[in-house]
Amino acid sequence: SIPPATQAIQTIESVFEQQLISEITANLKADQKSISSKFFYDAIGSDLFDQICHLPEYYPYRTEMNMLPKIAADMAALVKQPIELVEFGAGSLTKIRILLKSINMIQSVVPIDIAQTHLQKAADALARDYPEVAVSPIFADFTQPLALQSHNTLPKLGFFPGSTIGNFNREFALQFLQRIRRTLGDNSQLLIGVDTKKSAQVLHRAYNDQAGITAKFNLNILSHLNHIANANFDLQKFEHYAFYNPHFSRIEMHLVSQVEQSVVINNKPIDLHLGETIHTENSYKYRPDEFIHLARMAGWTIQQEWLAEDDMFSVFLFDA
Ligand code: AVI
Repeated sequence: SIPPATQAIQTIESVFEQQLISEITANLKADQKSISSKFFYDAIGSDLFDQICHLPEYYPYRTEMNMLPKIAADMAALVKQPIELVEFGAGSLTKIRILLKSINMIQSVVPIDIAQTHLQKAADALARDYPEVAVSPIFADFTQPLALQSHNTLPKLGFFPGSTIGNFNREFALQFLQRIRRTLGDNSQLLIGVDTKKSAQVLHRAYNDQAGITAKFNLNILSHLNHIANANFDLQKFEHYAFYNPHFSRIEMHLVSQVEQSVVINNKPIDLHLGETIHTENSYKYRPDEFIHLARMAGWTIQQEWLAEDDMFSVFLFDA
């Protein structure tokens, strides 16, 4: 027989799953159908995103990576006391390693990510390479409130690279910045990477690459739902569509239904007209002064700003 504790966990898990499925279904029944972009990142989606980062058209990853060594060197001169580095959505810890190389005041690292196996491996490797640094991974969805359960009193340096903040709408971005300010504490700082406004053509190319990887990434969200929400999306019947919407300063990604069709999700039908879209992602672009203003509204004070050549990408250091 199943022990009561296990039964309780299974009940919580299935309640959680049911909530998730109801949320997915409700969003697919709305006038503008949508799927939350958090569902991009199953194992296949995470791998496709890694491939996107190395595409010639996708400038954000490459540009920020090229900026980081200089930023780390500048930070090394600023950080005069031991600190703890907390990264939201840490992935493979590639960017943390660039900071660790230069900022030797980092005594402790707390990488947060939802992909448990992936993060555990990366954290073990980091701990092996930096035996003098404490590495304490947290497996969690960083878009939800979380406690750090800190085991030390070191001032915190929050790290949120890659312009992931751009995938939140403005309201949620503000809330998130406020919340992590509380989580990191009064004595903290935040190093954050944000994609900038630029030519619509350059933006368009970055989300419509020649090799079609972004299209695969977008379509994969449907096969992820087929697995987790008992759905029967036929990927052949949808087409990737991404464009820059200058009114909202954001790239919008959609999946366009190529036929009149009915999809079943958790035993309920969802009807799609020919040409109807499912909105899967927003990627907001900010002018540096706009972003500094947003962060100020969340209680952060600008300390330093780095801009890539041609203002292609921005990185900010804020004080709590
Ligand atoms: C993760 N995030 C910052 C990426 C972006 O550019 O908004 C996700 C992505 N979507 C399509 N290409 C990359």
